[in-house]
Amino acid sequence: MGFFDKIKDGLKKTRDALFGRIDQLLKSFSKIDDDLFEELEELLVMGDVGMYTAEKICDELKKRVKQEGITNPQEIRRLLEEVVTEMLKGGQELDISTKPSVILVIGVNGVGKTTTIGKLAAKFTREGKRVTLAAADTFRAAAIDQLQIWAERSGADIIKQNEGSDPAAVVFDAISSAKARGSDIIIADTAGRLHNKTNLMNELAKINRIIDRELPDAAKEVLLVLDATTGQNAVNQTKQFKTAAGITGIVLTKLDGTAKGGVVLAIKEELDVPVKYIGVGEQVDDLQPFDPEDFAKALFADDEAVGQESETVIEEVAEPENTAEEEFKPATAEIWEQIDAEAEAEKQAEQEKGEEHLKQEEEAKKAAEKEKIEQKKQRAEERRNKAKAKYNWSTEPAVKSDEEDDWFKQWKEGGSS
Ligand SMILES: Nc1nc2c(ncn2[C@@H]2O[C@H](COP(=O)(O)OP(=O)(O)OP(=O)(O)O)[C@@H](O)[C@H]2O)c(=O)[nH]1
Ligand SMILES: [Mg+2]
Repeated sequence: MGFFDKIKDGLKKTRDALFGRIDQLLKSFSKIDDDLFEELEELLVMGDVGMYTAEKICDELKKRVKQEGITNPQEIRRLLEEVVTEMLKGGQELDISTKPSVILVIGVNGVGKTTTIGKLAAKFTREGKRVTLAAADTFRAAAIDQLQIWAERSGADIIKQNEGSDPAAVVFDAISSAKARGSDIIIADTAGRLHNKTNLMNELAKINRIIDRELPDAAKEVLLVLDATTGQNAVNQTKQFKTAAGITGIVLTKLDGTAKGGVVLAIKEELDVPVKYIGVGEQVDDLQPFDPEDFAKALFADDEAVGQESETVIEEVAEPENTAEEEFKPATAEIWEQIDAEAEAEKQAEQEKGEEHLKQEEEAKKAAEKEKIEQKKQRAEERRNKAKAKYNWSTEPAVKSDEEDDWFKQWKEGGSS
């Protein structure tokens, strides 16, 4: 199956649920009016596009309808595809320009971090790159085993320690191993669940610090993995991780199992974090670089027209260029003392300024949300009033005039003409 067909297949549920309904809606209108946009906006919100983004899309559509002098509702489909494509554009490619580069993979439990790492490792080794995996999810032994299996499958090196060991130490060792072996890319797996959120965020901060310290000039990606089936929850997760972990991109997984694919738009538009990869299945080649045009095309595709795109080309497995292996030096006790002291000082400083700041942010967000809802209510009320006036639609009980009553009486008695 070609790349495009895979994405198209993976987006079938979203396409049917959201864009199928939009098609129905457009067919049910004979002209373009406010009611059409109102219903369209509602459908987009229900399809996990998010209130803010849905409104933005509709505003843009209205503008284009006016500019282009469009009167046929069916043409909105084309405009929608255009607007969605433009909205999704601007996601940069993965930066793996240095040797080694680092990809730190984070996200809450079960979203698909380890699977994504396995798929990425397979892709890079297939391209002839040497990959070092860091099993920095030390929370569960099974997590380390799972990564080990992916390392074997993909031909990547793996650095691991025992369950419960310091994840930052694993990353440190992976970096020195990668330097010694001449690896091209280090990919670090991390835990999605810890005893609490603060612990998790502190741990990620510590790992980040190790990377910056050991590889200050390396290209670094912090990829947040999100499960598309969680819809708007994915947006909230991004907000939380964005402040704490400095994410550079999103991997949106499990699009194949959900009708909530519209959440891509919310993530891109509301949070301004580029989606870099999408997962459309559990197989190794089901991770696809995110291509806005293909994505939009797949969302609006006709189900009958399949198989026009080129087939996937599986590249020959190339030998890694540098196979020289030196023994790497694991971290010494002094380094750890130093790093822990730095971490402690940073944690304290952050806590002091962080809590107040987070509270303020949270309150501001709530106020903005409330205001948005109020505005929406007000607009709905205005629309209702306008509709009432337009169609002479009164909800008051009709008051009959005396004249009418007389006429009615006569009619009943059979006397009127
Ligand atoms: N259908 C589908 N399933 C996926 C996709 N990506 C991951 N999965 C599945 O999601 C499940 C969880 O994946 P993991 O990679 O273990 O998730 P994780 O984030 O590492 O989980 P923890 O280590 O527990 O935090 C597995 O069964 C994967 O096969 C995808 O794109 N599509
Ligand atoms: Mg995992």
